[in-house]
Amino acid sequence: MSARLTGDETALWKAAARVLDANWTGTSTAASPGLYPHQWSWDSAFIGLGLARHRRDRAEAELLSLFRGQWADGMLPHIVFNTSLARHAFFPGPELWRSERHPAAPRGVHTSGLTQPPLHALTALRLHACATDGESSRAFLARLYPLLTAQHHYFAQARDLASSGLIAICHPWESGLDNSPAWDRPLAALQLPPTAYAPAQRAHTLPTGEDYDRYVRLVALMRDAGNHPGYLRDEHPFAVEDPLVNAIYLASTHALAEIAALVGADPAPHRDRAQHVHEALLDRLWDPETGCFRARDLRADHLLPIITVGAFGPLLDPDLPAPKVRSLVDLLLSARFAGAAGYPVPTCDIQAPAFDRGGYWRGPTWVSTNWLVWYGAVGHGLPVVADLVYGSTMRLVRQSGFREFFDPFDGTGRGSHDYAWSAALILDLLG
Ligand code: 9YW
Repeated sequence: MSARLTGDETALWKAAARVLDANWTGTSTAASPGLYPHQWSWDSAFIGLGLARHRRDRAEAELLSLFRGQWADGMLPHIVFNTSLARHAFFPGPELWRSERHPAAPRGVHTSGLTQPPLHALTALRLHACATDGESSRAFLARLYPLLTAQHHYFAQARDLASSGLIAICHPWESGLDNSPAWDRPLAALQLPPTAYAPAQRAHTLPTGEDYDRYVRLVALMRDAGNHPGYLRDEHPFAVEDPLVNAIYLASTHALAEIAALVGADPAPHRDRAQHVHEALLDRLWDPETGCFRARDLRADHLLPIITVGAFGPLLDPDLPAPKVRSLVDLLLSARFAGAAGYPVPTCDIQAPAFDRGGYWRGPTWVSTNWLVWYGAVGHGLPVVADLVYGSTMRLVRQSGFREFFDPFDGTGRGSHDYAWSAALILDLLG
């Protein structure tokens, strides 16, 4: 804990650390007690940022535990199941994914068959920046480097579906913003078989009914095709290049280049890749009409109409040209986002018909997306945006606790309590 914290900040810091301690399973952190008892991929990357400030040993263990689930082709699954829990602890559990039948999946670990935004190299580099023992930190980076490189290699080989330089998500869950209205159109285009899957056991904040059938249908299609890259490229009905996922991929690719240099490997291939992703983001996802980034549906080959918090993801690109940065700042401060919300940043444009202030990723403010916008704003030297998002995030957790998500107008907490990334990112923000 930093010595310059006020009494109030110290109390908040300790409360956040207590959540991480309580969610620690011995080898990793449960995303939320009760609701999400397993290890989720991008949660672990966010949690690692907080553990870096609190329990460095656990931050390292967290990442290593996640990478136990990495597949032989480099794919880092979005869930690594805690097999000591009852099989029905979470739906969908291992029985839907059947990872044990896939030749590339690791033995002795049950995982999902999807991936999530690759924030991990960025976390690893930030962990190194916080380290007090440089030598041991570099040794940890050297251990992680091949795993991170394999993860990035997987994305470049298997998920650059349009050979554009950008990576595609093949399921809404791969975005991390599961039911964002951005996915409504491509999901609606999906044909459902006559027998629905809707699981009765899903006691959850996520959509049920037909939307849920579509999620499960996409999982089954990928699983039954063995996640084959050729199938994903040519046949799979859901393929979207998302600006937030790609901006995270880009920021982590830059981090990977720095890690390569620190461990004596060649950073050049990572730098080349970063340049390619940067150019493709601007070419393919920038929409001059709305002055922001939007997701591209590869099946319909057009930009999706809705503007979500993902529009601001490319603030994570250190080379984003100044006029585009300005345009994003204008949108963020407008009545469509921060200008009308008491607790920015809402996850969907407030003026969009699909906006829903209590609807999970369809409007509420989340600590994770706020952290990403804050981090990007700091990187571009935008104190107005950085301070606004920092202040809003602090007010949310002070007022409502470490909840899963929050009403963007009055800050009411919603979803799970003691949500690990909400606590972890507060530790990172307090520094
Ligand atoms: C699910 C664990 C996960 C996050 C996702 C979030 C939610 C639920 O919880 O998903 O069924 O996987 O949408 O981003 O990783 O916290």
